[in-house]
Amino acid sequence: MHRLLALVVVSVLAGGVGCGGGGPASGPTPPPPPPVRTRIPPAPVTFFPVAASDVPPPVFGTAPYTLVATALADHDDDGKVDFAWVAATSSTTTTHESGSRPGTGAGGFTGDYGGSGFKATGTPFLGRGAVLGAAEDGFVFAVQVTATFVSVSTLGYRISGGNRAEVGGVGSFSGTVAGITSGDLDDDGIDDLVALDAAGRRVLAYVSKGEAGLHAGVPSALPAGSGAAPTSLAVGRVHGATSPADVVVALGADGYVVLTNADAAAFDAGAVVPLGAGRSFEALVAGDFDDDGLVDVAGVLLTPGGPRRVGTLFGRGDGTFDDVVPADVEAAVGAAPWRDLVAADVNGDGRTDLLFAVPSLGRVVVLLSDAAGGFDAATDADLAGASATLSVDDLDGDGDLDLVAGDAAALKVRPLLNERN
Ligand SMILES: [Ca+2]
Ligand SMILES: [Ca+2]
Ligand SMILES: [Ca+2]
Ligand SMILES: [Ca+2]
Repeated sequence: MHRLLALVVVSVLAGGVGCGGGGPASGPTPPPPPPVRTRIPPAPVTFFPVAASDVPPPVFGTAPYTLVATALADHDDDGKVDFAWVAATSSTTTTHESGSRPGTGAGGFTGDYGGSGFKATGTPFLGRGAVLGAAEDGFVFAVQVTATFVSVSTLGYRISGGNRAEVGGVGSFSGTVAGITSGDLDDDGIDDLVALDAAGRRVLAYVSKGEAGLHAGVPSALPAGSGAAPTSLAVGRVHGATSPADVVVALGADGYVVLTNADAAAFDAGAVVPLGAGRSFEALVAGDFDDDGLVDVAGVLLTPGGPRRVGTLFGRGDGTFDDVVPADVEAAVGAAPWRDLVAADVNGDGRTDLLFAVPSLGRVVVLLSDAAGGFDAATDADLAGASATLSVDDLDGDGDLDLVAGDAAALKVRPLLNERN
């Protein structure tokens, strides 16, 4: 009895500390401790290669050409996934060529939708999303045209009676583009385009009108920091499945910031969240790496003087994340630059996995999430081979995700079909 009474007294005293006079507890609530995450060994995944496809011979610029960006999407809406690319040329006036090929539905690409040559001051950004309508995939594209002018666009084709009409549209801004991504900001079922302007320290949201193109870009400022350049962005419903999509921006050595969706195209920046120990993300993607229904973010985690690692921010569903969970990768992979980080569930266990290309090693790396912030590397020997670029989609329509790795100098892509289905 006495002991119980003593505990109650101690408890009241403890509760009174910092309350400013015995009222109900107030002030910031410390974040809950991170849940204990249990490793679940991921199911394996294997791939088989099908015949490589050529990029059609370039018609603009000057040889030699180098494949620098690829993307996959059913942009002609015939149910088969198509292929788009950007090649750099050796000309100083036509520095790049872009184009697309229709997919065969069996892993190959034949025919040629043509493309265009253009001048850019850096490697263009090429991606995909359901930007042409609900469940109507198309390509998203951003080009640094001059030192201060950026063009963004959505692109697809609609074919009727033998005629091909271009759909989608363009936008532009003054600044320097550090990344683009797509996600549905206004909950109309159509993905919208978001660009990161490093020089202007802002994001620009272009709400898609589907096949009719893009609304004007709406800028939202990033918070001031030490001056470290923002590097990457991801879109996801980090405030929960019923809340609109927000944007997470990597702010170099400063950490990251969540931009909360205010009215579909404008965002309110939260406080900068440091990653600690000088760590920074050089790429970010959204997914659900533990399959708990809450959106997480993962990225390529850099530590000064250290190897590349994967860093996962498990979402709490309220717009905040647990502390970053770093995961080591194979030493050779950690020592080399990564390209084209993709978040997708390739082994069908519900947990988002990570895939990227390591050009200098000639490998695609497939990291299968173990739900606890760790990743098991797929060991399939067919992942080795020229891998300047990586894109992921269901090429053969059998319900699992397939890979396309790019051979930069040969202007070829090697499709790898997932053997799960
Ligand atoms: Ca939308
Ligand atoms: Ca999650
Ligand atoms: Ca998975
Ligand atoms: Ca497939």
